[in-house]
Amino acid sequence: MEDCLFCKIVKKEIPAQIVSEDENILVFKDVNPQAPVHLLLIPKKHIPSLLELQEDDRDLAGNIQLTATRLAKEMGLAESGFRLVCNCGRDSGQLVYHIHYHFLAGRAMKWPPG
Ligand code: DGP
Repeated sequence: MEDCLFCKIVKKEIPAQIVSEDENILVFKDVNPQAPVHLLLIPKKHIPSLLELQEDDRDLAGNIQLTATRLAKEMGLAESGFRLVCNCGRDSGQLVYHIHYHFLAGRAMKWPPG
């Protein structure tokens, strides 16, 4: 998608602090962190939101969660924990329409979210 912000980050047309990258998944620091650790995990493939996820994306969606688990362990966050959030649609607060999972950690969090 030519005008998608996160596709531009995937293509390195816009700089980002990349934390992890493989063939299908990119992880980078959120520009507006809401916790001491705030990463965004995205598929390189453009999928606007969870509503557009297809059966063919099953492995991709699972691998994003496994990437979060790997990073949590590598960053020493397994014991303290982390939150993985995927906003979908207007009421959720989704602003960027390229699926992304917020990985938040480094402070105690409240529930329910605001
Ligand atoms: P959401 O509201 O779930 O769509 O979250 C979008 C997130 O994307 C928000 O936490 C801020 C982040 N973000 C927006 N623009 C950029 C950018 O250009 N670079 C980076 N690294 N993050 C961005």
